[in-house]
Amino acid sequence: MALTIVAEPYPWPFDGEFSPARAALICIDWQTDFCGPGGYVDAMGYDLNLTRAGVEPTRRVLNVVRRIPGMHVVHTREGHKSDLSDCPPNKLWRSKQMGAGIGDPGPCGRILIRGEAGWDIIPELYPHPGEPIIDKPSKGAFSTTDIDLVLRNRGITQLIFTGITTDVCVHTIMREANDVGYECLLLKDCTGATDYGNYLAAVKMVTMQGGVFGAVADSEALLAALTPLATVPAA
Ligand code: C5J
Repeated sequence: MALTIVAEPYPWPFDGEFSPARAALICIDWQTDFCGPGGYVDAMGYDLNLTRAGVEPTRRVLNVVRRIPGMHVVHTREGHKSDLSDCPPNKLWRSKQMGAGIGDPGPCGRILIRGEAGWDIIPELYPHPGEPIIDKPSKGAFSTTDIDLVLRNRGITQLIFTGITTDVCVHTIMREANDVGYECLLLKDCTGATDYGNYLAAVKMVTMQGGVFGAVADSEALLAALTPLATVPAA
């Protein structure tokens, strides 16, 4: 299908052939631990308004994407086993330096531990049945999970990114995906970082060298292109 999304530094995707069946909306780590009161980011003292900024735009995008026949949605969650056997000692040590030790008890249960309330995805963006959830003990996903297999098994080659945080897990996963040939688009209003300067820099970095990791668009541009394809009646 000859269809592109208005993006920087090039209309996305590069070959002018956006295909819902080959495309996935990737929702990264929309967990209470990263954007909710009492979670990991809150315990570190960062401003939750920054990491929550993308929640509403992402909800609007999900509402349309879920109504496009054949288009995919994939979620990720960062977290560790309860015995911390999959948590690198340096990651654990650093979290404790910040007063938010992985595995420590908090208002939303143990910080960044699988199965705890704070680890789960926020209700506004909760996965629907059938949408794969990739659990990762890491910032990236390609070296530590089966995400590549999950995407390839579905014939997915085009990835549209939302999630938190822009400069950490979103960037790491986008870079990994770009390196192995996925065509990537970052929705800049559907993401946020713990520092606004880092957010701006992370968005800008994508656009360097002709789109070194892919391209950047806002959700309005995506929705302008994709809403006509949303033919499944709203649930
Ligand atoms: C961080 C993430 N920031 N999901 N994780 O530690 O970006």
